[in-house]
Amino acid sequence: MTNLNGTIAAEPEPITLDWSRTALVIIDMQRDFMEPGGFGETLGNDVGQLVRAVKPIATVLQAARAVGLLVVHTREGHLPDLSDAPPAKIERGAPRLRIGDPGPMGRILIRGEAGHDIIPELYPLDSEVVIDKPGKGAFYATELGDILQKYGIENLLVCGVTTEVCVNTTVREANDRGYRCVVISDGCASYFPEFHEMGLKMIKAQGGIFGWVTDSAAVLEALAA
Ligand code: TIU
Repeated sequence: MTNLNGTIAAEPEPITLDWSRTALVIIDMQRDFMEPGGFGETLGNDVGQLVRAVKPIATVLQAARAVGLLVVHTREGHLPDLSDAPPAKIERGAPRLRIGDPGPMGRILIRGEAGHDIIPELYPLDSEVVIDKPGKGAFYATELGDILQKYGIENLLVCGVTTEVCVNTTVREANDRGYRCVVISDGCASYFPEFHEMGLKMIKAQGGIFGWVTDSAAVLEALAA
């Protein structure tokens, strides 16, 4: 990394980041959310809505690896004995299969099962950080804060699924912890396109109340500069 700073075209305004203090955080790009038969579909969702985020994330991930950004992948899921899954989460709604039930990709949303794994297109390298999280936010009950502190990270480029659930929750947690969050709009997706739009607007409104919103092309341009 020779040029340490880069300016990303973003809303509500461009933001200049020190790349050596910036991490790419990819939220929950797991088969359980992306593929038929997983947690997302058991909740009644059309998983096809999320496919559009894969390519933009893949291009940013490739560029981030090339310049040596810290890359963090997260996975939502629970221990096989469900000791980290609150009854209030398991019992909620009327899904076809509940968390822990056997499904076509193994037990729903359970660590170590096929459905819990990250999709092949975005699979982590051994050198990258993988955070297993029991909640929607990536800071709650995880080592993420300690790891970011260890690497001196101040800025997060955030993408993944879903925009209004785990991406928004993580950005809100990070913002309160002092991180500058830049969300990659086309690298996020929701089962509800209108929630995707509003989820991004909520972040960048009021002068960037939770952070900044950019797109993958702007990130690539800034990383290449
Ligand atoms: N249901 C939904 O939209 N999302 C989640 O349950 N988790 C994540 O967003 N990763």
